[in-house]
Amino acid sequence: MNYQSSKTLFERAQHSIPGGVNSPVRAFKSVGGTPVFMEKAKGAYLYDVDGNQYIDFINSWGPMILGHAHEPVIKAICDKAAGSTSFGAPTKLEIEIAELIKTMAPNVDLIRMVNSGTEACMSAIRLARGYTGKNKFIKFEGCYHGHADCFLVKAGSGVATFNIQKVPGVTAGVATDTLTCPYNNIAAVEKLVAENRNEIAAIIIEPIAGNMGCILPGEGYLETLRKICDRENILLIFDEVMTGFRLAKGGAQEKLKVNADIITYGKIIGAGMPVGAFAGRKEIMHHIAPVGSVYQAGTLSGNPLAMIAGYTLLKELSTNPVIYDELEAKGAYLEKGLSGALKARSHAFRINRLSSMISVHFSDHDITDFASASEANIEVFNNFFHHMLNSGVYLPPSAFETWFISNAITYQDLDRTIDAASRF
Ligand code: KE4
Repeated sequence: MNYQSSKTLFERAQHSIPGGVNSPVRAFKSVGGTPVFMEKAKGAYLYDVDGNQYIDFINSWGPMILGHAHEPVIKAICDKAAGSTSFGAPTKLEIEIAELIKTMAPNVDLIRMVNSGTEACMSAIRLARGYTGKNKFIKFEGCYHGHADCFLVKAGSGVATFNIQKVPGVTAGVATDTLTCPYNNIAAVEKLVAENRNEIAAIIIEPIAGNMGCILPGEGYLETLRKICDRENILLIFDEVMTGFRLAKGGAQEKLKVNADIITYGKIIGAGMPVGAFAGRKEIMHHIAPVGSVYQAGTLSGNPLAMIAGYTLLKELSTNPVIYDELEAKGAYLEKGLSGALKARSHAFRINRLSSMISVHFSDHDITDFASASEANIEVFNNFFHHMLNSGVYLPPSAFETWFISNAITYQDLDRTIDAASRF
């Protein structure tokens, strides 16, 4: 593959943008080499500035569940743009997308739109604190809820990728209210709860962890967290920025049959436009201004372009649930094929998957939490990443990320991916 134009652009970018990128995980810092600069994308394929084509398993880190430049979404955005890009005033469309989401996601009475997953999660924590009158919250090592100060403690995604143990600028004052413990370990949660009784406002979790690779909750784990929260008057927050509308119409709540008290959304809800949201029962959401006093605001929240993009995509997902069966079948096919391909190679590996979220870990033990994910062979993953990239398959440039399958991908694309893995 020729990457010359990417190399030139990356060199130039670093003179004007920190690290040449607007989000650290894009910089290829952990996998090494030059980040590939993309020109355009359509369906399952990315095209870089050197004209190379890739089968895309990032899909903008989740939003492109029906593939890039999905025509109904593009048309809706173009038509809507003619009537202005933002008003800063309420619109009918915001009601329509909120009502649509209420038909899809269980246990949502009210939803507030914001502009990113970070905003959604930080607002959810503030709401939980305002509702319970308590300050502390529990997050799990390796989970990532965006870059708000309170979350940058033992976080996943780029923080794990770059092994940043303590993020400068996050004060001890902020971090004292952030309690952390390993994923999939109920005893550790019970210990924190006992040590901080009546001080914990919330437990926030990725119901399927996607920021340390893809890690599934153990049998009964989420159900037990639910019971602990009910017993201790703690709000359970499902961070569904990745899983929302991806695992099922109703996301992880529907797929895993466990209800949270507050749910956060991002990615798919905006179809690639900047959208996040947080939602929940009326008794909780009525604490949010202007009804209640928990203040949260945003100039561009609910803007017409982002709303029409999200509405168009969600409407298609809600009226064609067969899409989720198709994604499950493609995920299972890829998992089986990769397993067969890598079995013949020399490296021990594990594959974690739920529906269209999948990750490969080069390890001889099961990957169930951040510690086991960290013990996997990162160097082999990095070599695998570049082998696949050079084979025209674009994976997330980090062992601490999930691959996302879009429904635009064909079985022929999956076979090409499997064949490339078999040559690793
Ligand atoms: P954003 O603020 O990046 O829209 O969302 C933050 C967030 C919250 N919760 C979960 C479960 C998330 O996965 C994310 C963001 N995901 C990363 C990828 N692991 C975004 C990619 C990036 O940081 O550039």
